[in-house]
Amino acid sequence: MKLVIGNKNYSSWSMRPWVAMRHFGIAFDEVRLRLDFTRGSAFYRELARFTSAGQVPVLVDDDGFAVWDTLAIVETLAERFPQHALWPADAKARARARSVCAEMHAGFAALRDACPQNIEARLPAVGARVLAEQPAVRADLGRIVAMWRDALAASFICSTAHCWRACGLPCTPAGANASNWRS
Ligand SMILES: N[C@@H](CCC(=O)N[C@@H](CS)C(=O)NCC(=O)O)C(=O)O
Repeated sequence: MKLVIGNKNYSSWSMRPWVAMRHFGIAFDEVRLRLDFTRGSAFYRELARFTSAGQVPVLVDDDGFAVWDTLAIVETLAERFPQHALWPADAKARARARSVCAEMHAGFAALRDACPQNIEARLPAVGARVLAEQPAVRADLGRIVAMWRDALAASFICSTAHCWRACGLPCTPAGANASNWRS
């Protein structure tokens, strides 16, 4: 089984299933493609060998069967590896975890635009300016911290993995641990 990903430093989407799989000790070969969103780039050409979806991450079976999109990948892993508690056993906790993942997946546009993931960079002045000048980012951040607190309290890895995007900001416990995950 392969996980096709982009640059770990930039591709928060790639790191979602990567973090979950590493956390649970699910074996996979990592295929790393250098992100290049130029039309016809090597990134898109290489990616097309695995999927027509045109985006990473992609989970690829040995027979070439591909599952794309982070939520679909995590659901597939949960089905295939029931011995690992990818989703909580308790039905309400599971529903909560799915809500958190879905919200993370679909929302936080202001935060995404203003603070794309860059784990290596240290940009406190930029972060401070963005927070001061952009109320929509402040609102996203407030929501993400509240949501994350819930997720950590319930200690389910899927939500945590899906909240990776926030790690670029110096406001969450996981932000401090981002470089550990990366290494
Ligand atoms: N909905 C997708 C989003 C993935 C995504 O946006 N991946 C970016 C890399 S971080 C990508 O491959 N972008 C290429 C493109 O959109 O053309 C998922 O959850 O897997």
